[in-house]
Amino acid sequence: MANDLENEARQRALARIREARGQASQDADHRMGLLAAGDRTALARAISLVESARPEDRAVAEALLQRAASGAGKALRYGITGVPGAGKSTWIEAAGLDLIQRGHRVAVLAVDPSSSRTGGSLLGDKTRMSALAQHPQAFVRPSPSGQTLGGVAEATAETALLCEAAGFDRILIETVGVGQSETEVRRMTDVFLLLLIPGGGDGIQGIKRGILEWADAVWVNKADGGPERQEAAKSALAIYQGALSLLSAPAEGAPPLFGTGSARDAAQVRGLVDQLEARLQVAAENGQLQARRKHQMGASLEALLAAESLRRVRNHPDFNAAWRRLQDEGQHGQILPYEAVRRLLEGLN
Ligand SMILES: Nc1nc2c(ncn2[C@@H]2O[C@H](COP(=O)(O)OP(=O)(O)OP(=O)(O)O)[C@@H](O)[C@H]2O)c(=O)[nH]1
Ligand SMILES: [Mg+2]
Repeated sequence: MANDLENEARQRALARIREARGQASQDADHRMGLLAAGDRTALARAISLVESARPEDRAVAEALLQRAASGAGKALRYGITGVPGAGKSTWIEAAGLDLIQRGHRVAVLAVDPSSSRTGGSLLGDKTRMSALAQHPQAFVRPSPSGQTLGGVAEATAETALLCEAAGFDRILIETVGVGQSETEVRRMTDVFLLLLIPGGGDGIQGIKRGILEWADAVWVNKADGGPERQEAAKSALAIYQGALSLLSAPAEGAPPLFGTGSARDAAQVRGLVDQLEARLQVAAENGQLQARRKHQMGASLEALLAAESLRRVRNHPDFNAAWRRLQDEGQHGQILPYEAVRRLLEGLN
């Protein structure tokens, strides 16, 4: 009798799950159709959906992302990083307009790990990239920072997938190169540009060593407005080049490009875009691009696994009590952190 009731309840629950999945799948099909037709409002809505923390949205978002992922991989992703005010948005605007002239459709995702920094960067970026933001072949959008499972990189990668599904084949991702997000964003871009400015003090301007090591191109910006500025940019570049030559050579790919220039000078930006596009083409032909993406996929899986494991542990019904107990013991020096974690995990089965 009890078994029958349990069975019935289980069947009903399964039916509800199936129905919800069916609805999510229909909803995703509909949204995918709009995206494929290049509907920008649908793209903006799809991005909000993917950024949403509500579980019911997540089901549709995942179904949509699955559809977007099949057939994806042709869009090329640029990462542009650098200290605040280095000229990233200015460079992106010029590069984006240039890529459009070459026949591409350009999406810009601005990852802002500290939106408090500018008090709302969307407005700032849209006004700084006004020509690009208004262009019918472009889409400019800030990306969330770390709300979603897996953090900035996963959220940005998902947004990029949606942009690709909507027909954007060049995706430019702006990050500030002093925090955590740029190392993550490096994991999901095909080419990585580091923008620096002259006279930044002690050489590396708080940019983390890994960033300098990973860059496919290092460009000292604002080399304009007179010979003095150009000299300053050149000597800054020499310092960065020297610093980089002390570091180990990158395992794969060609050595980084180095240059100075002005993001306000369209011809100079075009010159760099030429070089980056050429590198991307070579990398696609000799398999390096695919190898890089495979490596990135591995890193993404690890990040997701870590985030999901942590989420499950934290959501365990016994977690809070066990956690408090261990913290108390730890505070009194009775237990080593490693031992505490082991005991905590053992207690959650
Ligand atoms: N002289 C000169 N000014 C530049 C150049 N590039 C950018 N600027 C100016 O520098 C300021 C900051 O430029 P942005 O492009 O907004 O810099 P950003 O790196 O995107 O800044 P955040 O997003 O706030 O980190 C703006 O006033 C730009 O006009 C350049 O090559 N030369
Ligand atoms: Mg900017």
